[in-house]
Amino acid sequence: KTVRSTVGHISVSPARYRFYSTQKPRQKFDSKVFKVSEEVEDAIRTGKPVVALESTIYTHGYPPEQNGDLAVLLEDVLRENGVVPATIAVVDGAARVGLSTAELRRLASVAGKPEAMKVSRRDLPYIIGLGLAGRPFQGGTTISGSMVLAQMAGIEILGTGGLGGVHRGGQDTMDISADLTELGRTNVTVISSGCKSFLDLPRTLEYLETQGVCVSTFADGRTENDIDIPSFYCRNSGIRSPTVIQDETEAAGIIYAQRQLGLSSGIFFANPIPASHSIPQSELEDVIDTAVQEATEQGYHGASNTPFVLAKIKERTGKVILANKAMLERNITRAAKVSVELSQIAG
Ligand code: PSU
Ligand code: MN
Repeated sequence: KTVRSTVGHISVSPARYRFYSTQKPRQKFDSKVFKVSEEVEDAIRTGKPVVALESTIYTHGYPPEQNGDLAVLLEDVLRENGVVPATIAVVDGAARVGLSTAELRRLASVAGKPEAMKVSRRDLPYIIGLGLAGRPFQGGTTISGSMVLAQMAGIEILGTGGLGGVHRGGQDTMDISADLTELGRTNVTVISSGCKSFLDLPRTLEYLETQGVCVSTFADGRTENDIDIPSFYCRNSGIRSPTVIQDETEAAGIIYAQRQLGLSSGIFFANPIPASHSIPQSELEDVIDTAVQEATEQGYHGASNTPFVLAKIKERTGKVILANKAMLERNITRAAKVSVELSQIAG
């Protein structure tokens, strides 16, 4: 029997697809270390669409008064689109994929407190190890940390706001987000609105190319050949996207191709902020320049750099928060539709 996909020209036999599918949990894990919720596990096992959500955005990225509502809203957006949400975080020292509403709210409530850690790949053994030793922390997992755990669970798509990148001056400081190397080695597709322009976008694209990461931008109604990689708050950046896609069917085709080829690297799809919320780059330039300079002067480097700069931009430009929310809803809707398309191709 042949499964016909919505991408007209791809058709595979179920047996062959199973051989290639990455939607399979890797192994059984010690539940004190890593646990997938029943709902998510069932969805993965039965081939239902699942989308992962990161959680540093709640613990270190968004205003603490609104982050709990945001966490619940983004899961609702996925459910409304027929997709099982899988928020990823460290809860009481254990890595978790799929949280209850109460757990989402509890994680959001520790934002800004010392017990809330920002967790990228390098931090996973530390925070979980301390949990096992009786010192449990709560952790917001970055895109990189969330990708690691998503892959362990068998989830292929992660939706979020902004990707980390090469920082300005990164050629000297070597401050390059672990999100980029993660995309180079973990086959999870990240859908976000590009990188914030406090980062060095040309070098970020160069780095992703070196890492072998497929980067493509949704045309989103634009018909011209040259389409910019979006810069988070702005649809444009002045920097051309390496490639362009028209819709979710094309995105799903690319993910399926990556899986069939057995490539171990990830994919990055940039989805521009809605035109109604796009903020011209010139409006943010001064705020960003000042924030980056203050971070350097006040010694905010390493993992604390991004949260510091984000907080300064938000403090000084009120409307970015509304823009951020509108964009997140759009990205998560996009991720949901790609996931539904992919499940129709792959079963
Ligand atoms: N960029 C944003 N908002 C965010 C982040 C980045 O506009 O919340 C978060 C994401 O979780 C991302 C992480 O994975 O920051 C990258 O941090 P760093 O630059 O320290 O690698
Ligand atoms: Mn960094």
